Amino acid sequence: MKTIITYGTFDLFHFGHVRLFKRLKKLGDKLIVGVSTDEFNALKGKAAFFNFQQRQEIVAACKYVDEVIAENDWRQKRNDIIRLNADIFAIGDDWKGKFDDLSDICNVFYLERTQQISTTEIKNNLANR
Ligand code: C2G
Repeated sequence: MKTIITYGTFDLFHFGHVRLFKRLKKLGDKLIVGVSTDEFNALKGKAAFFNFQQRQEIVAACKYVDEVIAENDWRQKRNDIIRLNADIFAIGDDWKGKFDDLSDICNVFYLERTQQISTTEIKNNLANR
């Protein structure tokens, strides 16, 4: 059984997120997603439209996702990977290189972001209507 783990805010869930999960699931058998809490988002300088409970519910409803955990801080990834026996850590390539330190305990992959879509673009587009 090959387990993949990824993390993110996943606000205003869109097809870029779905395509990431679809590709991640193809890398193995079980996909675990760490959803950033509202408190952690504040640390990331992000103000999500949907709160943590709502974002967690939406991500958990995605057919590619097998388990959802809370992402509370930058430092939990290593312990999560060990505790959950993750074989792969993967994330969009906007983070390329940032998590290479995890490569001593799992495979680390950076997947190409889906072009022409982002939560920020959605917000800006709606604001300018
Ligand atoms: N993503 C993507 N294509 C897009 C938009 C997002 O592939 N068009 C990916 C991002 O690369 C990321 C994931 O979707 O892997 C979630 O993106 P965000 O919700 O913006 O999360 P982020 O702020 O990158 O938080 O500790 C890691 C952080 O929590 C990641």
